Amino acid sequence: MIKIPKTHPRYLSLLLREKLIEGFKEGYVTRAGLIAHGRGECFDYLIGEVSIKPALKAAKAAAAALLLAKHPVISVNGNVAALAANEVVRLSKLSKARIEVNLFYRTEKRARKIAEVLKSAGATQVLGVEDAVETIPELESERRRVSPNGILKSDVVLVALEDGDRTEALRKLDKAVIAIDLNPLSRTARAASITVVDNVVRALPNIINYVEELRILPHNKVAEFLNNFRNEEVLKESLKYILARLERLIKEKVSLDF
Ligand code: PTJ
Repeated sequence: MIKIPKTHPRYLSLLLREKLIEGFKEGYVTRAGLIAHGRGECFDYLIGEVSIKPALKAAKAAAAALLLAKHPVISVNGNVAALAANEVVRLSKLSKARIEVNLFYRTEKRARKIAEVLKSAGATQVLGVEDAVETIPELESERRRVSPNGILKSDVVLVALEDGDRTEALRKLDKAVIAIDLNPLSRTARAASITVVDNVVRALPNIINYVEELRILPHNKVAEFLNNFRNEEVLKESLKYILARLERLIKEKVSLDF
């Protein structure tokens, strides 16, 4: 991996790119994953590369949903493995969620490599490799291949950098979908039950913190956070945040060097 000087003003952003390039060279991040990341970077600029209030609200609801679920699953693709394997494993352990590899550009080689990356990060079990023998109805992409012990029987699925088709198909099966997506306008963001409009590298640590905070509470208290959550509001608040931020930047005549 190219060494990025820590003093570089865009250190973190460049580091994430390097992680994806490394994952691409190792054969588990797909080419389109590099493009998808660029799309995400654009939205990250618009929100100011921080976890905005609506994202924190959604992260708390996501933590509540995972804690209340009977069969929670964290779905992992190439980009998520490259950017946040440690956080996926930590969240899975804290919330007792299973981890399943699920790929749009599926090859068995990529699926196996992603499982290896997750196991090196401490995962004891990774579904969705040899056991991806069932299919999600009405879904034609490779994402339809799922494990009978994971996504197929899940009640809550956490997905990040997802395409809208699978989120819609999972919702039709009455599963709750937690989506992490920097684009509040994407089909995934709109179809999900809970959308965290944030970078996966910030969203997962936030969800982990909320799981730690909520898991000591009685179930009825945890359920309150979920019952009061409205995804449509969160998406509108995210758009309003971007609008207000851009208007402020224009009015303040600040240097656009932010
Ligand atoms: O590994 P595979 O084969 O499953 O392929 C995965 C990709 C990412 C290539 C595939 O799911 C894809 O093409 O995704 P899309 O349709 O480009 O959607 C990605 C969404 O995630 C977009 O809305 C981006 O804004 C958003 N996004 C990109 N990077 C991040 C992100 N959201 C959160 N954190 C990021 N780091």
